[in-house]
Amino acid sequence: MSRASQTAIPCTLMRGGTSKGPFFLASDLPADVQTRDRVLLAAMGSPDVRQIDGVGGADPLTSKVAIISRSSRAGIDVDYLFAQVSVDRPLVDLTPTCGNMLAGVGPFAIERGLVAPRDPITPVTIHMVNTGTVAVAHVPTPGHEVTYEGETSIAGVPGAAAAIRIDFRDTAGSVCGALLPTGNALDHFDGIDATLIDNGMPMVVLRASDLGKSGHEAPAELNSDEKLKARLEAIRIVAGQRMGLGDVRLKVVPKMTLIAPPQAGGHIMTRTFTPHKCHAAIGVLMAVTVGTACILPWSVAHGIARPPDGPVQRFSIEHPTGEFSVELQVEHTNDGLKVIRSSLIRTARALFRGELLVPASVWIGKERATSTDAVQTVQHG
Ligand code: NQM
Repeated sequence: MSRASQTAIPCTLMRGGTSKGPFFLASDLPADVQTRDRVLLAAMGSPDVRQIDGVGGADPLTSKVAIISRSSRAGIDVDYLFAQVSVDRPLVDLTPTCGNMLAGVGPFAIERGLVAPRDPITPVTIHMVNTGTVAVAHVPTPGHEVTYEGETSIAGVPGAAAAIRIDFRDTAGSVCGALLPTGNALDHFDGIDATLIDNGMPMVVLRASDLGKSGHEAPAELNSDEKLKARLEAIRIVAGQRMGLGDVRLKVVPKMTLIAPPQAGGHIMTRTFTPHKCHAAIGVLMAVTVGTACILPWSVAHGIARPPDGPVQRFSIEHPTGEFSVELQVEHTNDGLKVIRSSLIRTARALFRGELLVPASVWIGKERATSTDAVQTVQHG
C-alpha cells in the first residue's frame, strides 16, 4: 500500500511591499492551531538559520505567512491572519500584523475568487485578525484583472510596479489597547527617554544620540553592535511589560526605533529593529506609528522631527534605503491628538503559484470534499 510522504498545500508566494512569504487560504491549512503552526514551521524550513529545508528566506522579513479567508463580518471582504515564523526558533508569533504582507492580501483575495474585481480599481476591505483593525487596499484591476505592472517604486524593492493604496482606520492601540499604553508621551528607562506607542504596531521610539549613535549608521553596522543590541533588548523587555504586553522575550513586539534629525529632505531619520535585527527600510505600521510619535507634542521626537502642518500631514520617514511617506489625517480632541486615518502606497507581486509540500509526518492533510481548489488527496494506510 502506498502512503504519500508529503502533503501538498495550495499556495501563492507573494512579495508584499518589502516582505515576502507564502499566502494560504485558511481552509487549506489545518484547523488545529498547533498542527497549523507546525505546518508553517515546516513550510518555511524553521528552525534553521538558513531555512534550507523550506521556502523561508533566512531573514525575518522573508519568514512571514499570510492566511486569508472570506470574512463573515459586515462590511469586510476578507480576514487576514499574519504569522511571523521565527527563522531560528520553533516559534510562530501572531501578536502583531504586518502591513507589508498586507499589500499582497488584496491581489491574492481577488485572484483566489474571494473578491469580485471591478474596473479599474477594486477596493478590498481587510480585517486584520491579529489586531482586530481594518484596512482598505485599492488594487489596480483594469479590465477586471489584477495587474502588477506599473510605474511606482518603493524604497527597498528594485524596479517599479502597480501602486496599491492602503488606508487604515482606527489603528490606535491595535495590540496594547491605547495609543500611549503607559498614558505618557515620554517615559524613562535607566536615564534614557522613550516614547511607548501603538498606532498599528507596538513600538519603543528612542533618540539614537541617547544610545551613542548618529541614527545614520548602516544596518550591518548596527547589527554587529552586540552592546547596542543588548541594551535595546533590556529596554524592550521592561518597555513591553509597561505596555501591557507581558514577557516579550519570545515576542516580536514591541519593535524598536532609533530616531535622528532628517538628512535627506524628510521629516525624521530612523533605524528600526524588528526587534532584533535592523530593518533594511521600515515596516508599514511601524512607519504609521513612528510618524504618529513624531507629531505628538512632547514625545521623544520633540525637537528632532520636523513635522509638516495641517490636518492632513504627508510625513516622510527616512530609513536606510530611502524614505517612506505616510499620510496622516489628524484631529485635535479634548483627549489630545487623534489620527483618524492613515494612508500609504505599497506594491506587491505574485511570484509563484502552486503547492507547497510539507512532510506528511508533520501533517497528513485532509480531504476537502466541498472545496473546488486543486488538491492532492493524501492516501491513508
Ligand atoms: O510594520 C517588519 C515589515 C515589518 C512589519 C517586521 C510591517 C509593519 O517590514 O507593518 O510591515 O516587523 O518584521 O514587513
